[in-house]
Amino acid sequence: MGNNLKEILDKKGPIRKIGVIGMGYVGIPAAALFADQDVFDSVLGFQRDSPSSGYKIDMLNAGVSPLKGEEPGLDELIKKVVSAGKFKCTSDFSRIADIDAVTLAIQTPFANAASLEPDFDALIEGIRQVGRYLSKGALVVLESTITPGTTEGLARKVLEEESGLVAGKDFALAHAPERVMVGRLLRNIREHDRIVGGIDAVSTVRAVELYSPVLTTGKVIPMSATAAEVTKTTENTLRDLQIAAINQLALYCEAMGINVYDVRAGVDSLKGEGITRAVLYPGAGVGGHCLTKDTYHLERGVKISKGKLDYPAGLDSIFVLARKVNDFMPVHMFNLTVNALLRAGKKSSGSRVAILGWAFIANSDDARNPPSEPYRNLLIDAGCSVTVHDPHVLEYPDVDISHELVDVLKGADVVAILTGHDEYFKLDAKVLKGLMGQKHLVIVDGRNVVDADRFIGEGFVYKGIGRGDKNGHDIR
Ligand code: SAJ
Repeated sequence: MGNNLKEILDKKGPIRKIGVIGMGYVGIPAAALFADQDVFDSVLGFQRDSPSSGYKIDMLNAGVSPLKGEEPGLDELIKKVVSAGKFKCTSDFSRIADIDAVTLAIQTPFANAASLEPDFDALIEGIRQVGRYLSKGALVVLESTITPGTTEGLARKVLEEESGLVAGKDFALAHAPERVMVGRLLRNIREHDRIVGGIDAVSTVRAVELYSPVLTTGKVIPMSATAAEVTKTTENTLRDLQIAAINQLALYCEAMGINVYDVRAGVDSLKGEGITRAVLYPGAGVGGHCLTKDTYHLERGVKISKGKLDYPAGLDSIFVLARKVNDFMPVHMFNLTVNALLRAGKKSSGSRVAILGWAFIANSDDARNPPSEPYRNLLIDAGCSVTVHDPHVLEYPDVDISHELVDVLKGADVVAILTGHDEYFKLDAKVLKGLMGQKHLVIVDGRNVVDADRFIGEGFVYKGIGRGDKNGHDIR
């Protein structure tokens, strides 16, 4: 099988024309970096001309990034590759026919985590578009985080159905998962090692040819497509597990009346002799598009695999349990809030809560799956009136997000910190007391950003995640 493909690729020569499907946080920086390489002649960004995202096409062709938030170097790079004529954006998918290598960076959320049902509609539609216009000798690479087995299984099947070609014989197929974080997209693509996994050795080699030029300090790590899928889903699942471990510990420390940050510093001090204690940070919850779903991709991967799993039936895996611990943290924030209001002699119903932070991660405008949302919903169900402040997030469906801290705090009974944005580290207890203007005030710190003693000293009822050393303080 491989030899035929190898012959086709040798005759075709090196990759010159690249296509990137999905002009989002992953696709746009990837396309710009490909276009910035002299070895490649041109890059086409493919974007559906839909009401919600069609606007990106004209913006990109004008050399402007449609991505919100700070992305160092991206605006300049897009301007550079567009004015050099190396990058264009189009909604004409038939142009895939001229492309040597096409990558797909499309969202892969879960429709139902409990039943491990992913929502692959957008991904399948993207793969179908590629299959419809696929040429012999082309390389197709999935960059989205996907259920292990998807490249060899679903993707291969759809591409072969649509194109009438055979993967590994007429075209190359691989998985090269993205490893980017908002706020440092270009750096992550250049500097992180790149996992590249083909459905066969020839496909792996062709994919290595595609990604090598873009890497600066990062190196390519070749493996099989399924191993690459497991690698990506595992690295996020393990991060989620590490966060769940410190969140569980934080709950324990609250119950035991001690400060989790003392324990964290203590545990973290055990170093050397190859000992690494990757102790992460507890908090108000885990959000974003990645950690909230990649565990379920891994779980589904083992479920759909042909092998038999030797593990007690009905017992949650440690990974799924970690998801549940992290999903509990916004609920814990709510419980802390209700308890603090009681200490302040107030009922939840009728109390005003000011939420600080809607973004899922600090100093970003990215509000995908924000932990603030389940927290807000619980407050509203309990009869609280809620205001929301975030310095970066522009808008969010059905939630008024204000950029005016003063307006959000005025008359509030509770200030609750859900995201660790830099400006919240400067919150002044006296100023807040004046703005809130209530007799007994409450502060609930979900990211350990404020000085507990300062607020307690100003008469606040303080609650902090993991702060068992303070949560039962005497009220001034
Ligand atoms: N969080 C904590 N405590 C911590 C770290 C994070 O509560 O110590 C929370 C954050 O507040 C946030 C969530 O977890 O709500 C996710 O934060 P993150 O720092 O993991 O950010 P992501 O999800 O954008 O990035 C992850 C990264 N994965 C790993 O580091 C293994 C990134 O490298 C991936 O590229 C990204 O997922 C992705 O796209 O998969």
